[in-house]
Amino acid sequence: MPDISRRRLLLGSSALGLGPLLGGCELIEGGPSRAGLYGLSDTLTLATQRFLLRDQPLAREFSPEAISKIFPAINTTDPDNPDYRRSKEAGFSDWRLPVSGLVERPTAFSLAELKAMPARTQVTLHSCEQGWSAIGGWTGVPLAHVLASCGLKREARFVVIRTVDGWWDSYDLFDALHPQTILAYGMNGGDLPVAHGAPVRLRVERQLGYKSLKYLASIEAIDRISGLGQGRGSMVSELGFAWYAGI
Ligand SMILES: Nc1nc2c(c(=O)[nH]1)N[C@H]1C(S)=C(S)[C@@H](COP(=O)(O)O)O[C@H]1N2
Ligand SMILES: [Mo]
Repeated sequence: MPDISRRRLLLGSSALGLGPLLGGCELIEGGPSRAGLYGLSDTLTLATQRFLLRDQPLAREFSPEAISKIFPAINTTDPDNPDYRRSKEAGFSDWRLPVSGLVERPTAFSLAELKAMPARTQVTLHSCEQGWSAIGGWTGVPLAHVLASCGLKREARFVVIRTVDGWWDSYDLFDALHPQTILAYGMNGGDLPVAHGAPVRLRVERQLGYKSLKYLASIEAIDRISGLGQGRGSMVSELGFAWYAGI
């Protein structure tokens, strides 16, 4: 998008006879310091972004001492799915997470492959719509990294995630690429327990707990959510809950 606006600005300014002012700037690709009208357009883009994100773009993170002694496990706590049970018995060694849809290189990742990617640990407050909250420590690979390694296409605007217990939800790229959105395989310093979504769950820290899907089965990049299910974007929104559950 910034490219398009810059191009428009370029066209507009040459129509105004300002073309020569841009001399040389066209050679500059990326980088933090840009001169002339390119610099102005970047500054405006940054200012707009910062304005839109002014209300704490990152969820609060706590120190490990703040981790709750008891973190409830609710809804599905041990999926009744034959493939899942078999995989669980094998220590999830045969488990795979396919990433498909609008990506250059569809890939099915093993748990070991996800663990070999850059990891992030975050201690955050989980708030459930059912009226409880708890602080947990989560370790995993940023979803942004996984999507980038598959070559997310420009047409992609949402990511839909499905789970072994039949839950599914979708996320715009703002949330999917958010630095605290991770595919978590660790909790409170150990492996992610089955009750909390083993082998891998999603953490989406700026939304209510139901957006943090457990027992991930697949990830798909798409360009619109209207074609999914009843067109509301998630399983829980078909039950009356908000698709965007920002807190
Ligand atoms: N696959 C799946 N994901 C899920 C759920 C579920 O039942 N199945 N419950 C959701 C809800 S409502 C909450 S609050 C959290 C609960 O996670 P926990 O069991 O680790 O506390 O997971 C969310 N993700
Ligand atoms: Mo919840």
